[in-house]
Amino acid sequence: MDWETLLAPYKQAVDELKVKFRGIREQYQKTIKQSPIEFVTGRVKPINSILNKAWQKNIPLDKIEEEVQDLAGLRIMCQFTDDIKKVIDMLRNRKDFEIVEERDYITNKKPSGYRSYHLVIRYPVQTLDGEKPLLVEVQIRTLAMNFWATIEHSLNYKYQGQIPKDIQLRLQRAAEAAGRLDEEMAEIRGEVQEAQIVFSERTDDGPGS
Ligand code: 0O2
Repeated sequence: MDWETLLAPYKQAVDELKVKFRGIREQYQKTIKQSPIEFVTGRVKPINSILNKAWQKNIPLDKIEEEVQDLAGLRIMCQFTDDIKKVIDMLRNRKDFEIVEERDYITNKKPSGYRSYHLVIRYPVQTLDGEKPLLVEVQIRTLAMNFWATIEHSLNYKYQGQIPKDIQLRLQRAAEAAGRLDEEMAEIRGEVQEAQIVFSERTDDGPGS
C-alpha cells in the first residue's frame, strides 16, 4: 500500500478546511458579534491508527477510503454549548461540501461519557487527475468536552483500550462535571461575552495604553 499517495489528498483537504474554518472565526472578529468558533485543529489519521481501526472493524485494505470516515479529521472547538448549533447550521448552509452523515453524541453521549457532535462531509479536492470527493469527519465540541476527550483519549492509549474500572468511573464523573461546567457557563454567557468584548477592545489598544 502506497500510504503517501493515498493520504496526500486527505492532507490537502485538512489543510484547505483548516483555512476555511479559521477564516470564519477571522470574519467574526471583524464584526461586533462573538465568534461561535474558538479554535480549529485538523489532522490526517496516523497510519498505525488506520491499520488498528481496519483490523478492529474487519475492513479490507482496499475498502479503507470508503469505510474509515475519519482519514481526514477536523475539530472545531466552541466556548458554549449553544455555539455548536450555530456552527452546525453554518456548515449545513455551505456550498463547498455536502453533509453525508451526522452523529449527535451530545444528546446521546457515549457510555464512556464522551460528548461531541460529528458530521461526515464529502469534500471535493482538486488533484492533477481531476476532482476527487473525499470523506472528512468534522467533530464539533465545547472546550470542556474537548478537555475531557483529550484526557480520556490519552488514558485509552496508555491502557490500550482497557482502562481500569476505577479510572473509568472517575472519568464518567469527570464527564458529568464537564457537562455541569458547560451548563453553568451557559447561565452566565452574557456576562462572559461582555467581559471578552471589553478585554479585546483593551488589548487591541496595545499594552499600557
Ligand atoms: P482518533 O485517534 O481520535 O483519530 P468508532 O471509531 O467505532 O468509535 P465510528 O463510527 O468510526 O466509531 O466513528 P465515531 O464514533 O463517530 O467517531 C470516532 C472518533 O470519535 C474517534 O476517533 C475519536 O476521535 C472520537 N471518539 C469517539 N468515541 C470516543 C470516546 O469515547 N472517547 C474519546 N476520547 N474520543 C472518542 P478514533 O478513531 O478513536 O481515533
